[in-house]
Amino acid sequence: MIPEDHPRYAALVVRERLADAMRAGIVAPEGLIAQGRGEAFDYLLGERTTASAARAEVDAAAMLLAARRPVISVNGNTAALSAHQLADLQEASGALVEVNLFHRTEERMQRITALLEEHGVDVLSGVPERLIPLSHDRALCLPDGIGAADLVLVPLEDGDRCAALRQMGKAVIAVDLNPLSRTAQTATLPVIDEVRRAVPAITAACRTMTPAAARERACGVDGKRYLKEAIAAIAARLEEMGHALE
Ligand code: PTJ
Repeated sequence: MIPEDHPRYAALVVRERLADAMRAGIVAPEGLIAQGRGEAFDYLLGERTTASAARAEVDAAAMLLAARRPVISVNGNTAALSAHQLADLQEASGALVEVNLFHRTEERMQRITALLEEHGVDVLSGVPERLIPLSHDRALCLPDGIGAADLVLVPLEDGDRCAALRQMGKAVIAVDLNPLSRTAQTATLPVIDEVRRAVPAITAACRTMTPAAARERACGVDGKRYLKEAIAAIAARLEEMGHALE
């Protein structure tokens, strides 16, 4: 039982949600480590959506709306944290949703699919094939899903698949709190924000953008700028915190 007056109450509730999801076979044990890393970067960013990330979220909406066949790739952590937000994003963006796991087991695939469906997400099904140039099971994807996508949204990704998807000629939007991660560095558009803040912001932007405005905005996306701005935001905050101790 987490006391409501604990100064880190909100963060502890999320930890508990992920630990429960791990015990329920949704989140991989390694997913708890990923969450810890994300928390550390969120701390450095001030646990808020920076102005730069807010712009990236509008860019993400533009790219989703302008894409021919966008796919949202969902893993265990994303399902545990954002299942309740993904049906809205799917509806607003028109994207397909595919479950794609690093620590892939049939049981986890089924549990994550069931959780998403409980929250109203329409999850793609079919026979996976080894279409992504990777040596492990993350190579497996659906030919009509990620296989045929021109754009893949990958919240909370491990490093190598983003590069492999880019190698296949696909655009990739990553949601990752760590601007230094390989995923953030190789994505077409890195959204440096917490997934539960990023998903509803992208959804809201999808709902207010016309197709013509989306096409125009999607052409001018500059991913590197967002990496630089996130690193600058962290540096400024560290400096501020250092000064506060003087
Ligand atoms: O469910 P599976 O089997 O597909 O496995 C998923 C994990 C997350 C275990 C796997 O993809 C993995 O190992 O990822 P990494 O390499 O730990 O990378 C996760 C990235 O997401 C790190 O850069 C974290 O900083 C970032 N991250 C963690 N939590 C959040 C986050 N970014 C946004 N929001 C978060 N809540």
